[in-house]
Amino acid sequence: MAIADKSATTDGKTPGPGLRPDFPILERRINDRRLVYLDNAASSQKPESVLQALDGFYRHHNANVHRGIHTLSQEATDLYEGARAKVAAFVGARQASQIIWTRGTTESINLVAHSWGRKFLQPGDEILTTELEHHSNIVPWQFLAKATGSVLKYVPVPEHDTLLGADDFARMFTPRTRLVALTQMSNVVGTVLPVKEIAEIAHQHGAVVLVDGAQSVPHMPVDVVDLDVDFMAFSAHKMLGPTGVGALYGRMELLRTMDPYQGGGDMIATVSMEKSTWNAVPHKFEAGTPYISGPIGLGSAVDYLAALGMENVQAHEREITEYALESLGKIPRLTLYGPRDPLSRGAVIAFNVEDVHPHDIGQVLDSQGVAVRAGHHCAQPLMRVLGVGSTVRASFYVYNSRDDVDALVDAIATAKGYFSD
Ligand code: 7TS
Repeated sequence: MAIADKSATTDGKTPGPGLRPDFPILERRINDRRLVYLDNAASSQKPESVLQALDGFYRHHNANVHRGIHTLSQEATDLYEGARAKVAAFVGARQASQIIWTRGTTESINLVAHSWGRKFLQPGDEILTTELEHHSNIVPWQFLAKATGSVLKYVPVPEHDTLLGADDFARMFTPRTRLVALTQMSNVVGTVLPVKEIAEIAHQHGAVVLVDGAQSVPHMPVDVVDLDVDFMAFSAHKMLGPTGVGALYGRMELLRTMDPYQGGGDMIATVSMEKSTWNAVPHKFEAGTPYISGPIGLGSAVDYLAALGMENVQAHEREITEYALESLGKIPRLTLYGPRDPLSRGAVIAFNVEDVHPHDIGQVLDSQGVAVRAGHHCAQPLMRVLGVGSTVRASFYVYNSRDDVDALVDAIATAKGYFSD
């Protein structure tokens, strides 16, 4: 039987409400309203083609990978490694083996902190990050600094527009800077950082560059070779794929020198009772039976996104962001955070309404069928910069439309009605 490698069903389609029928969950009604899903920065919805890839794997090809000589195991291995090649191509990696499967962005960053950081950092070495980061790109470096005696420094973020340029990084380098760990796009205020320029400066200073691509890889064209970064971390579930899987892209020279992340099956070449030797990259970093269907689902998701075209995805999101900033900006006593220029940001918009708690706004929005997130968005240092404890956040994706922005604005009006006295 042919391997069920469902290719995308997006041929000829463009981002926008026309994609809604591809996403079965968007047919749900929430509180008797059309579901307006604006929590995409937390997790995206999944198209039918991804659901079929997951189901098809278990239904027709399920077996362990890299082991059996039987047909099913070979099919499972082909699908699993085929997905690695698709994801590598999607981010512009030269070789499939530069993609390591992880549980997601968080684990990808922890892998680098553990396997590269603990091996190569010395007391007094410096790690540079920013005040914009998700906790996943802060806490692993705090662990690493503690374990190695290295020092964690933050590029300060201006409160008024949260924009960071290459100069803001340039002035932070010292002869001890070994690593720059930065997000390509903020998950709270949408700020996009000039990663290519920053990587160039970092390399002039001999530092390694890790990019948190959790919010960029799903939403804009990303080419790791053009950006010339050393590591790129991202998660499947934010880009139409399943939860529990993601990837780390790495520069091959670095991956070869790094220590394994975990010990166990699949990551070894030989094991004696005294010692072991390691398998080749990427398997050296993938101990144990992996989440096989997860990467296969992600492979199907990148088929879908590649068929749409990431330039088109980005253009669509810019248009919605512009419209949303304009519409929300007209609401009295609503504070918007982050850059005002849609070209400097992605489709993530944080805001607060008067002195109403963001959770209260979120609850009224849910009663109107509008799903947003409220809270600190795992970015407490950024909340401190903005001078707030939490915000409401609306975040958009390929299936959203201007109608969704209008529904958000109407629901905010309803919420204001409840809470104004
Ligand atoms: N980095 C950024 C920029 C993120 O937005 C997230 C998740 C992560 C790292 C961690 O990704 P994970 O897949 O390993 O959890 N961001 C969010 C969010 O904004 N709301 O929920 C999860």
